[in-house]
Amino acid sequence: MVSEADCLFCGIVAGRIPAEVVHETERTLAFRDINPQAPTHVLVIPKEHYPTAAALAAADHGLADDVIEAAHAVAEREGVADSGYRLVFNTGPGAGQTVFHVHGHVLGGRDLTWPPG
Ligand code: IU
Repeated sequence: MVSEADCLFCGIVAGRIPAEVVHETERTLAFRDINPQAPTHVLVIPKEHYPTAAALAAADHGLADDVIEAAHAVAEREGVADSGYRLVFNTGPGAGQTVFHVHGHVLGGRDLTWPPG
């Protein structure tokens, strides 16, 4: 497991690593994914380091609420809230999680098929 000192998204929170930030609250940050899978593809994170959505939910329900609220604010700001968007937390390597600082993907701006791959 990656430590906070080596965590890419902690580096973005600290301003050490550049990112295109689209929304910020006291406890959350949202920035564009570098490899977008939809016209809108924004990652929403808690500034505090938790490796997975499961760890966040177990530790701090209020912060998990803040992340979901921030995701919806991003969807509204990006103009995809009314047409529909997807909020995805890949949780664990088997689900495709590659960065172990919990992040919700906000995806929208195109038709999204179900089930996901
Ligand atoms: P995943 O759910 O852990 O697979 O998502 C990680 C995302 O982080 C993925 O969509 C990457 O494109 C994205 N990302 C990024 O935005 N900036 C980076 O420097 C790296 C990954 I590395």
